[in-house]
Amino acid sequence: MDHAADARQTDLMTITRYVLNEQTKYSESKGDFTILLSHIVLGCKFVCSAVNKAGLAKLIGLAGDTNIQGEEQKKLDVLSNDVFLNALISSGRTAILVSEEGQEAIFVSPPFRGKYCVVFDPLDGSSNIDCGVSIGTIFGIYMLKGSDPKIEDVLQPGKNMLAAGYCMYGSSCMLVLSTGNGVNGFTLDPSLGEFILTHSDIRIPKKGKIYSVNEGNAKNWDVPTSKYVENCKFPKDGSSPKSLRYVGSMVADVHRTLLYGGVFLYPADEKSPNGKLRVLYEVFPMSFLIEQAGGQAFTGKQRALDLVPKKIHERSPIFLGSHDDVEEIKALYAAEESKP
Ligand code: P6P
Repeated sequence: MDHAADARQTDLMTITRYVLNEQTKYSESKGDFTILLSHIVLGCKFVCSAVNKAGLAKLIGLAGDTNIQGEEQKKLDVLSNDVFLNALISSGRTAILVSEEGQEAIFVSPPFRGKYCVVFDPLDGSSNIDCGVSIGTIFGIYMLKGSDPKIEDVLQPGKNMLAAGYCMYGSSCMLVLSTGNGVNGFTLDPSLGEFILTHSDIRIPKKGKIYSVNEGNAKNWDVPTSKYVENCKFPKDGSSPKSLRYVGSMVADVHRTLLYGGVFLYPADEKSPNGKLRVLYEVFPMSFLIEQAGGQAFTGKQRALDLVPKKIHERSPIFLGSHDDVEEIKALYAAEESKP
């Protein structure tokens, strides 16, 4: 067996080992981040198992109903939220938690309080569960700015994030992570219960052939978005039209964009002047990953990661993906802006 094949079999790069290796680069690291991440990984493994059972659970009355013991079964998104909250708090490394499922930020009390702030959507796209479409967990990690946790610690621009990632629950369970030094993908090996490095140093193609948007909102789009989508369908430069791919689950649409290239857009429109997607736990983590992979993320007005949120559930329009494709969108918005 050649060395590479042998290494794949006997020298497994698990996500925990990868993060440990990463953290040894920082002399001041005391392993807190590695411990935090291992608790996030635990949450992902649990949700992966629960999501995979969801279909079966429907058969035996588990999901969102009463189970065979007659106990009230939590909806998967509520269950996922509870699992992540418990995992994060019990890690002893978090100070503030913001979840898509929780109206208010959670301030962790001593002795469990640590120095990290985690913003997360425990189960994004959960409305797609019943039809088996891929869904996912999205998270971002900040460091406390001072010693005393304040809400401003989770209202930092996305560029201040230390790390971001998502776990996609689909045909396989894949955790895509960046700690600021590129993007790596880890696939869960159910027989080991470990996430194994399968996609090292992911780079998004500089330009893609796919655009991803809900065309059902077209009548409400602004001029630049309408022009961009028109150009995708009827290119003026004689190139082939782009393909439209839209799952309606952000993790699935962004994952495809990251690997294949192209652009994902959820623009503002007349009905939703700030778009639909949440800044802290959808826009920022995905923008962080796309930039780390060599792409761009734009709000229609500015670089997405420069945005400074004022509220924890704030929304923003988002255009993210291949560098050159997003550049085209930025040019259309700049041209609209410069009109008298
Ligand atoms: P629409 C799922 O509900 C979600 O929050 C994202 O995962 C997804 O990208 C978006 O909403 C889909 O929204 O309006 O196209 O159904």
